[in-house]
Formats: sequence, structure tokens, C-alpha cells
Amino acid sequence: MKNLNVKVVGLGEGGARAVSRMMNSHVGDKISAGFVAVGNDENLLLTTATKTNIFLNRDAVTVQKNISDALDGANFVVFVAGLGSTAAARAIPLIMSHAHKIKARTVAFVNLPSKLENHSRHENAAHCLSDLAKADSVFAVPAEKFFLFRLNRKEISLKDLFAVADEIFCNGVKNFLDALTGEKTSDTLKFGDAAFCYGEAEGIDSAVDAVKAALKFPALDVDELKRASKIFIRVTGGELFFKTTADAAKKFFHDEITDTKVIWRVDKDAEIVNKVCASIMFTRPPAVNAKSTFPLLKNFLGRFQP
Ligand SMILES: Nc1nc2c(ncn2[C@@H]2O[C@H](COP(=O)(O)OP(=O)(O)OP(=O)(O)O)[C@@H](O)[C@H]2O)c(=O)[nH]1
Ligand SMILES: [Mg+2]
Repeated sequence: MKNLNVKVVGLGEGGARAVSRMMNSHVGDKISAGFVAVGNDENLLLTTATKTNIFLNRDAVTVQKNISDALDGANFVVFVAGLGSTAAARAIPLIMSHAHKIKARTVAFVNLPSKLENHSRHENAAHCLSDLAKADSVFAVPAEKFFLFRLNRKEISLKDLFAVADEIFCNGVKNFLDALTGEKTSDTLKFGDAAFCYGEAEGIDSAVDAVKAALKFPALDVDELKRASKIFIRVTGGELFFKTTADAAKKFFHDEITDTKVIWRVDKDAEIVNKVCASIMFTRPPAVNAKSTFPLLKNFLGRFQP
């Protein structure tokens, strides 16, 4: 997209930490994305690398003005948060309504609270999800899914778990922004209730191996992917990457996963050396049964018309 003006907004301490991780990894550097942290109080400054911060403990007029200043000129707003956050529950409706006012597109990369967290966290998450139903795309991952990334460890603290979450979202947002940069319009990347995965590979069959690696992404539900109504796959290699090698990846995906509704993008990125990256984003299908492990998410399904 031309003239992209992206603001990545981290909500609550978790969101602030996640966007700091992105800034340290140079996510969004190419498009000069702006990073904003939103939190309940000045303690936020202890957790964030952002220079633009919105404190929710100010009066309503000041908060509204700070939101409008922080989003000035934006045509794309990316929310990042642990949805159990009190700050997220308060700020999402305000930021969402301002984003709509300035006609900015909206996308969210968020984690749902763990089952170990208390009731009020789950209530906050329910509020956030209902406000995020107005977003173009919501990539929501239940916290328990992050455990899968550290299966080989007997014990994991919540802190460690969220460090994994931050790393995953860092890659998710990076892949999304890279894809957005290459698209003519943002409509191609409108997914509603969505999921994402990514993988990398080296060697002679690197394109097909990168797609296979993405399919092993722990948070991915391959059955959901097979039933998805919209799938976007981006395969990216370095200067020496032959785009035609992606044909094997396409054939593999079409033969083994699904042969319908896949948008493929194959491109080069000078920053990638000796490897190929594959990222997959898709619209999640409606739940097949009412008995769900993640009731919050399943209630959320079906609200979108991407
Ligand atoms: N991605 C990520 N999520 C986190 C992290 N720490 C906590 N969370 C999740 O984020 C949710 C919200 O917690 P906070 O971000 O601390 O919320 P807050 O708005 O700052 O403040 P309180 O709600 O008052 O604690 C929790 O329910 C966790 O599921 C983190 O470091 N990274
Ligand atoms: Mg907190």
C-alpha cells in the first residue's frame, strides 16, 4: 500500500512490553511505523520503549486528546494486548471509535487470558473482544496455546509464557506489516476472526519446507486452516531466491491442505539471507460444535463478515 501510516498500539503492561519487543527487533522500521503505549499509570514507563504514551488516569478530555494526537494521520491501527488488561478494556472502545472517525483500518494481535487467571481478567477479555468485533481482523490466541511452544519444559512461569507470546506477536505483526506493504489495498488482508502461522527453511526445497514449517506452528489448528474461507500465503526469500521454486510449495499446499481460496504472494526481501520464510494468515471457520475449550473465542466467532 502506498502512503502507509501505521500506528502500533500496545495496551496495558503486557501490550507495552510486546510493542517494546517489536521496536527492539526493528519491526515496522521500513514504513516508519509509530509505536504507542497505553496504560493505567506512569508505571507504564518502566515497561516500555515507546516515546508516545497515553495514561488513562488523566481526565476524559485529556485522554481523548492524547488518543487523537497519537493516531494523527494514521490509516492503519494495530492493537497489541493481553485482553485480560484493565487498560485494554477501557481504551479499546475509545481508540476504535477514533480510528473509525479518521477512517483508519484496524487489526488486533491479542492473547486471551490463561485459565489460571482470575475472573475479572476474563471479564475484561469478553469486553475487549466485543469491542474488537468492529476491527477488520483479530488474531486472538488463547494463552494456553503459548504453552505448546515450550512443551519440552516441565515448569513454566506466566512471565516466561508471556515472553513467548511477545515473540510470537512480534513475528505476527512483522509478517502482517510486510504483507501490507506489498498489497495495493488493505482489503486483501481483511480476515475478520483470524489466525496466523509462520515458518522458515534453508536448502534446495526451502519454499516447500518453509510452508511445511509454518504448518507445524504450535498455535495453528490445521483443521481450521483446511476449512478456512480465506487464506493468504506469503513466501519470501532473499536476493538469490528463485520465485518459481514456490510452485512446489503451492502444489504441496493445494494437494495436502486445501485447493480453494488461497491468495499467494511470492516475493524477495534483500534483508533475508540464505533462507525462505512462509507466513499464512486466514479467516477462521465457524466452530463445528458448541462444546468448545475456549468459550470466549467461540462466542466471538461468527460476528465477522470479512
Ligand atoms: N503479551 C503479553 N501479555 C501479558 C504480559 N503480562 C501479562 N499479560 C497478559 O495480559 C493481561 C493483562 O495484564 P496487564 O497487561 O498487566 O494489564 P494492565 O492493564 O497493565 O493492568 P492491570 O489490569 O491493572 O494488571 C493478563 O491477563 C495476561 O494474560 C506480557 O508480558 N506480554
Ligand atoms: Mg498488570
